[in-house]
Amino acid sequence: MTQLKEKLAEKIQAHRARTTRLTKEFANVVIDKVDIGQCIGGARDIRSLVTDISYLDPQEGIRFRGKTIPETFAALPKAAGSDYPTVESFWYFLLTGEVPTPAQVDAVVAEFKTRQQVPEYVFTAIRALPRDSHPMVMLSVGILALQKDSKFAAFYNSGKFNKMVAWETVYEDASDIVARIPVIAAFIYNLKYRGDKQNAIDPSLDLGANFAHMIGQSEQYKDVARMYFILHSDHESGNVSAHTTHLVHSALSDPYYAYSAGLNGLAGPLHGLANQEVLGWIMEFQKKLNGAEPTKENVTAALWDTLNAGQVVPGYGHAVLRKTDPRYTAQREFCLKTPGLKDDPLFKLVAMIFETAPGVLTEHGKTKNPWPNVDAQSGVIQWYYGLKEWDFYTVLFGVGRALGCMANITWDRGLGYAIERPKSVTTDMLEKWAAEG
Ligand code: NMX
Ligand code: MLT
Repeated sequence: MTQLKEKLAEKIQAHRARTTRLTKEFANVVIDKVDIGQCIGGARDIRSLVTDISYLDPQEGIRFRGKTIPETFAALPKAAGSDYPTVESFWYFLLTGEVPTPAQVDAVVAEFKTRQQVPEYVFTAIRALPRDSHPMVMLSVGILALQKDSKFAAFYNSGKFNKMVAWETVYEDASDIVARIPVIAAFIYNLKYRGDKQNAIDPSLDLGANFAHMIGQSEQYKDVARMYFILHSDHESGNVSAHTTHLVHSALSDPYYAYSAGLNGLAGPLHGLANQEVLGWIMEFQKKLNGAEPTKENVTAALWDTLNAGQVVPGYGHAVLRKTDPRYTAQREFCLKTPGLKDDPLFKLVAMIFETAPGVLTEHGKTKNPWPNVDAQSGVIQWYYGLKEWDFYTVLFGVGRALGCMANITWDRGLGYAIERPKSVTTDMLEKWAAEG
């Protein structure tokens, strides 16, 4: 057993008593009530999921294992020669809730090396798709193609399935997915946008750095990849990708089925695809300017055009957040401290939208949160480093989101969470309850 798996076994064992006590002694304690608005309106704000991996406060934003984004970046051991932690150190932290020592990080980096080889049939399956398939389709197919080697599915079918240790095989699949997904993503990028020029894995590099290397990116992009994957990892349990992954796995579908489904949810324009939509919106806007300088006036007019056409302004609003997303702020700060990027015309335009859109959205009066989310800022960084194919951006999100989704379902199995099956009602019933007041 690796050090990380041993530590996780310890943590899960210790935590089980807490979950058992809550379900045995306090199952009837009421923590929320449901109204008709929530029933029709996407179960918004209903407290009905539990996770200790991250928590989203509407005012403050995300905390990973109790730490804000700046606290997380400050606490974790850094990649050699970098101000940013490795994705591997973050994975250790998400899974265990403990900040790893440099030696523990090295052990995870070494463990991922043994897991990251992707079988050829995965690439064959992706190659068989039409080349103009969306990269998220390719990613979802790639993850699903790996299913045949699921250790969880093999354990389930072995006749020796045992609920107490089933998490161990989820951990194995989850770790394989996290180690392999950047390699699959790089393959897709190279296949679609670099004329199939495939760079081999560099076994001396950590996960983020190796992704940069595999897509032929610069030295500086290594930190972009590390930062990006960590920032996009987790956003508590109710978001579409995490919730889908949890729901599918709750039927004891293995992590490959579960995360492929989660990625399909991430591909929606109201969720992860919004980062692609933001770049699309900006490019359309620039095309209409026809060489003229962007100004607050023409940005305002373009925002109103979008709203008056009945469309959403991508990258703005959130189901839970009621302030600027700290993931937006972290990326903005990265831009501001990176020479060249802070003076980049696209960054300046994004900054101008930030100054303008909240006022326009407030005046429009519909959205409960006029502030930017993570997607409003992420594309400009990719663009600056030459990753200009914006339909790929959600794939990057999907690589990062694997960390949170896989940590969550490892714990789901560790704590033996039940199959998820909310109750539905009919409109007649709602009308009857409405009439009764
Ligand atoms: N532009 C225009 N209208 C908006 C926006 C926006 N950015 N955000 C919300 N609204 C509208 C929304 O469509 C709804 O209208 P209607 O009553 O006609 O259905 C109304 O405001 C109330 O919606 P909210 O309760 O504020 O938002 P909700 O929780 O339903 O949805 C989002 C949250 C994130 C789906 C929504 O804000 C949105 O569509 N934003 C743009 C897309 C986006 O950036 N998504 C990325 C989210 C983050 N991520 O990475 O997943
Ligand atoms: C996410 O990162 O999942 C998004 O911000 C959406 C959400 O939290 O609902």
